[in-house]
Amino acid sequence: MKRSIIPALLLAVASGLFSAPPAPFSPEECTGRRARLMAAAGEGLIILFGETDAPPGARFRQDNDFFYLTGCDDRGAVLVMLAARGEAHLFLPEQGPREIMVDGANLLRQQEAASRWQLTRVAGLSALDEFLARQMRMARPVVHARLSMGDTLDSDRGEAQLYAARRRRSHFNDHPGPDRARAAKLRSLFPQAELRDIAPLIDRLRLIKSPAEIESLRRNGRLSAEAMRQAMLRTRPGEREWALEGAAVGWVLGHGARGLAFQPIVASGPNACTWHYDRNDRLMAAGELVLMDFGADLDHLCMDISRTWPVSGTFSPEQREIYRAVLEVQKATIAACRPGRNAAEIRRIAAADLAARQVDARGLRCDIHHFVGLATHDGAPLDAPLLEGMVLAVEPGIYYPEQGIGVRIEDTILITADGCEVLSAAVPKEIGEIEELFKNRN
Ligand SMILES: [Mn+2]
Repeated sequence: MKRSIIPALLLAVASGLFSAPPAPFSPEECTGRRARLMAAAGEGLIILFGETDAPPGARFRQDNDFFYLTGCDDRGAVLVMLAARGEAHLFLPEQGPREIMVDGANLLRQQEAASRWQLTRVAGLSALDEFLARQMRMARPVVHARLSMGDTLDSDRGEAQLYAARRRRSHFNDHPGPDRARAAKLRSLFPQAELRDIAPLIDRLRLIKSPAEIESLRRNGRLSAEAMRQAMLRTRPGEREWALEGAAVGWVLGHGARGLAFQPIVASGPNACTWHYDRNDRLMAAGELVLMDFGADLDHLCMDISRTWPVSGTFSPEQREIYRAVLEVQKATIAACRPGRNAAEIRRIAAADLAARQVDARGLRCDIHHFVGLATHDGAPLDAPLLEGMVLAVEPGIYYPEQGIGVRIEDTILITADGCEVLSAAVPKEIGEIEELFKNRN
């Protein structure tokens, strides 16, 4: 009896129980991206490795670059593209019956997987080495691999490198990490090949969002904004910060988010001066402000919103003054964001606008800060001119640790043909709107 279960299970998984990727990562979208990447690379092969393990205690999340180009959520997969021939080969681990019982089957078990996913071939991982070796039989083989580090759910490549440098303060913690280890492996297996970094070419693609990505980001903007509004409604003196986290997290998970874009920050009183405070266990008191930084991961795309509001629902005169200065800077910065302008120009234009209106913006930190996409901190540094289809976070903040006051107001915006669209606009940020929300709750 026992033996017959496994073939029946294999039959079931082979007959189409596979879930489709979200619209921004459909086979059509990914095929277009692969074609553009291969055209940009021009020659040689491109090799990208999928994530192998789920983070401790969390759901598996595919490597961002790999997911961007495949839409495939399977563990331990490898994508090899042959740039000149326009071919894309996906290699997947050959799973045993027990693995399938526990984790579910990967694409290797799906009928007609290659044509469904618009790939040249779907093959077992044991064929990868020989396939690579065959591609090396030329005069000067070129291998594009990820020589820069991979980004994560919340950190970009530069930050990943920074954290690695911090780890190396103790040489006992200096482990190479998957990207460095794979690059070293490729170098030792194929010493004749010229290795080139594929990351900058992928970043250039990821910076400009497709209509399908924009649609998901818009939905995420509305969803995460409503979650933040739910957290505002939950705020009361004598509550712990975690009550607000619970309200927001419950909302997004209950409405289709895969998870969170980063650990939520709910920082009341002096905690607001620690930018990435995430203990969220302090008792909130009347008269204090609470700063919340939150976003969902919906369809593998992130959102990043911050708001600051009074625990009691009414700003004190001093809080009102500080809050208004941050809000004016935030709105002036958003108004200055449009195609063709770079970060320095946007800062200059916003500063001139504020000076003309006699707003004192001294002490403000981090106005336009980072791109947003598959990672919360997405892609390249913000020095290039903005282009239509880019998505970024505008997050000025003012922090007075001595007085225990921190205010940050952050929206995620989409650069449009002639300006920008605020994706997270649905969460109140005007002083009147916030106080009204508290007055009208039951
Ligand atoms: Mn941010």
